[in-house]
Amino acid sequence: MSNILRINIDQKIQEANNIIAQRIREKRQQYNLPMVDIQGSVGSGKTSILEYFAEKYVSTLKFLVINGDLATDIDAQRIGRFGSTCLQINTGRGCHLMAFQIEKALSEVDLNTFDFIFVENVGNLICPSTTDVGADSKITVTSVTEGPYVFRKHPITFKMSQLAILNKIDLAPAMEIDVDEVIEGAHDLYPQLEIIQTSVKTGVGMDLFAKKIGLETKKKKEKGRN
Ligand SMILES: Nc1nc2c(ncn2[C@@H]2O[C@H](COP(=O)(O)OP(=O)(O)O)[C@@H](O)[C@H]2O)c(=O)[nH]1
Ligand SMILES: [Mg+2]
Repeated sequence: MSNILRINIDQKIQEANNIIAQRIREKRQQYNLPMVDIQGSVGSGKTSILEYFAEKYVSTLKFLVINGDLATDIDAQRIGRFGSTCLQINTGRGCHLMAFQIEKALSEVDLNTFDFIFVENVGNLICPSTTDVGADSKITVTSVTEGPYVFRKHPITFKMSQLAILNKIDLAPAMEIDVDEVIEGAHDLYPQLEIIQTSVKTGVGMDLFAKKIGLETKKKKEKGRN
């Protein structure tokens, strides 16, 4: 007797999520608003990177930052100090942001007033990678303090990423990490993946990162408009 009904809940949730993500893309297009989804473990440096950009571009670009966190608004407060508008989403037990949450956040603000949107996803190297939040790209931030095996141990995450950041390279000697070796190993696994080495502490690689996501070009366009 076979009366087992199999419902693929995950697939249905993803389908519903993808419809909303597409709606977000269409809406952003109307406002010419780029958006990147930054994911990575707790402590890899996501908020520090956004603080750095918020400070550097404070007088030229207006950022909207959507922060996902289980419980606190610490990250939104940190980045908000530099004048960016930060919207905090507390997910409770949710290990990643979903498109409906981003759509709700975007409905709370006047999108005409922003030049660029950052999503700082919930600190987690696994869950956010397979959920589309309506961004142009997913960027994974990892750091040398997480050890040399992060790229090898998270194949889905890096396959789904358009860019990877290897942060805290100032700490590589203390961690006894051979950065070139780590990057070579990562490229063996993901030949297409661009990996930028950064240190928020020293500023190394941050200009390249900014260029890569279009902050420099966006700045010129804004200046040209004035
Ligand atoms: N030495 C060093 N520390 C960093 C760097 N980036 C971030 N940190 C530190 O790492 C810790 C976690 O950073 P945070 O931005 O909160 O990580 P998040 O959880 O990914 O948002 C903080 O104490 C930062 O000051 C870096 O490039 N070099
Ligand atoms: Mg953070």
